[in-house]
Amino acid sequence: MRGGWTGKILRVDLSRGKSVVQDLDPKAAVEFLGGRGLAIKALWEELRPGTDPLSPDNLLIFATGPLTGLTLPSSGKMVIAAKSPLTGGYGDGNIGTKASVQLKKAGYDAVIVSGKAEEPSMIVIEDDNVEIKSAKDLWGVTTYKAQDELEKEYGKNAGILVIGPAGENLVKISVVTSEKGRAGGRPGMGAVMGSKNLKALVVKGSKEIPLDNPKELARLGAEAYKDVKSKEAYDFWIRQGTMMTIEWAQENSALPTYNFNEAVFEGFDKIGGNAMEKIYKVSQKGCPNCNMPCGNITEIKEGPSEGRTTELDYENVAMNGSNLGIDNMNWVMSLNLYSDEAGLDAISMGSVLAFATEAVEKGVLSKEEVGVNLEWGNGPAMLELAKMIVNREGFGDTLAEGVARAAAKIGNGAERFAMHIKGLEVSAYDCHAYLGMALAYGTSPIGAHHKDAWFISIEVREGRGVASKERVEKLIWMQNTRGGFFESSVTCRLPWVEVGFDLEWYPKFLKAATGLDMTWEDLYIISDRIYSLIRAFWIREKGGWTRNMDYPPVKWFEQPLTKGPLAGTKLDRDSYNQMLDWYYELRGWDSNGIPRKSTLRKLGLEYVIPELEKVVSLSE
Ligand code: PTT
Ligand code: SF4
Repeated sequence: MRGGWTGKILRVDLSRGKSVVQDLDPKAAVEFLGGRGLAIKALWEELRPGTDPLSPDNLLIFATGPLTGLTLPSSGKMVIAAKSPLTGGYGDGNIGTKASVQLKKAGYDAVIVSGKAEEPSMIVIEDDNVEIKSAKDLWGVTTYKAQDELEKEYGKNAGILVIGPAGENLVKISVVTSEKGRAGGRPGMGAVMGSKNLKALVVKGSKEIPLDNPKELARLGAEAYKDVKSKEAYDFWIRQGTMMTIEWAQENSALPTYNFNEAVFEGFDKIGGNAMEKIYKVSQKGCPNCNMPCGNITEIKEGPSEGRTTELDYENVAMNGSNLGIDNMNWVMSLNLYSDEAGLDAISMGSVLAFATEAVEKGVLSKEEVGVNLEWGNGPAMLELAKMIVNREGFGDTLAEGVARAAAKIGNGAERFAMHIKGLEVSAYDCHAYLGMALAYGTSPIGAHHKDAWFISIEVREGRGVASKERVEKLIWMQNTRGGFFESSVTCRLPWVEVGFDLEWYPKFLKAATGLDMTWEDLYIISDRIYSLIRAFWIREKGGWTRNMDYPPVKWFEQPLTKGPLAGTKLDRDSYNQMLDWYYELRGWDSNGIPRKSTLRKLGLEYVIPELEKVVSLSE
């Protein structure tokens, strides 16, 4: 096996209490790299179509890539993937954690977990020694407490991934967390872990990660770290991290406000990056191997969690601040802290809370039915309802299913303000004015998340609302770079996105690590392969495909903004349709979004054709 990869995959079957080590197929490594690529390949090949995502048969995959854990900027990341209980399609998330580095050092590229343990358990990996241990004492405790207990037992350097009560209670908007402030797996990866009775994964490694050219990698790494630090944007990034985006989104009418009814918020400055920096920030934290740490540790100044600290990011603050009409940062921080301790996805939490508030406002639900005094800006009521979601109490049980299922259950027009695509709640960018970003959400391979393409940045720079084929080409380039390359080489994309670290470094890193001489053109073919295989997986699971599955919420088309400089703006349906046509054409998919046979063959995915033909007819 080439360097960069360890060449080994650890399989753990919790039903049988057994683990086995397999070789990573070197051809698959070159064709899919790792992370998301490796995950979708395993899910396509091994998961029986129609598998219940919360059944023991689902696979929970923790996957690194050939760049993970190397002494290179921001390489401490990992992909967590499974069939999603929230969307019924492909789901994954990306988490910064010591567990990613430790896993490579323990000698594995990935851990694939199947089955279900008889009692609450944890997997402990120490190099070649793999044990399934009881975690009865940790079941029911918060992610913070579990992290503390496991650190006490295995040491501060151990890689630790844990779920909280949300994942244990199979809340479909639950995540996996690490190190009190890192979370990954928005499409219900916490619930998949909970369904396997798996509370934690602990990993410690002491081996060297094999490298093709260690000297060259060390030279490149040293230069690259220096380069990151020399960037103009570095200083401000260190001060505010992603939190600067609050002010940016407000200025550009993109800040989700009152369940995406508006895109500017009157109290934005109280919850923005500047307020965070001046009033609340106490320290800074980052993922392993990162010299541009972006974790803003802030102190809660009043309320029930007074004196405690929490780590703030833009998405969490926008979704639980402006989107809930809350301009009191202390309550935003309390909600954020709660989501981390419970292991609830902070984005989807903000979305379901806002949805319920709009339902009450519109008279679709009464406050009595909800069980709390739900109204915009009411932090204590929001926190109470969040706790009901995690514990699946009363109306919280309905919201624990995610906004799409909650809306379907409530009926009465509630679907019209449920902000999701393919069942995944929209993350924190309002798209009334952003056609390209709406398409990025519409075509994201996991549902409405910005991970694959933060296209709004291009629209702000180059003009909004432009419907052109060239824009769609750029969107696909962005998806292939972020969702394809960064999710399969598995390293953080923020050095490139946020401080301008040049993309040209990455093929050099890959060459020194693996010996593979790949250009970006070669890497984009891998991305295309991953995108088409993920699409095939969705089609197989859904038993077909229609264009409306790639459509953003109706609110953005039908209800214009009423506030701010862009008041009156809404999305144009014809323009969206046209952009979607171009998107399908450029991806080599037919007019319904189904990959063509010729595309599948070109990408080396001909084995997908007979399977897909069982559920849809494929165009040549
Ligand atoms: C990510 C999503 C995001 S994206 C945020 S804030 W962001 C939310 N964070 C949550 C959280 O925190 N706690 C919680 N209970 N729920 C949360 N849900 C939300 O999850 C994250 C950083 C960030 S901060 C971003 S953009 C970048 N994301 C990357 C990515 O996706 N890929 C990649 N190769 N590099 C990335 N670098 C950046 O990492 P999901 P993290 Mg996250 C507390 O998980 O499912 O992908 O959704 O991983 O370690 O916390 O780092 O403004
Ligand atoms: Fe982690 Fe932030 Fe560094 Fe990326 S930039 S590796 S998210 S600390």
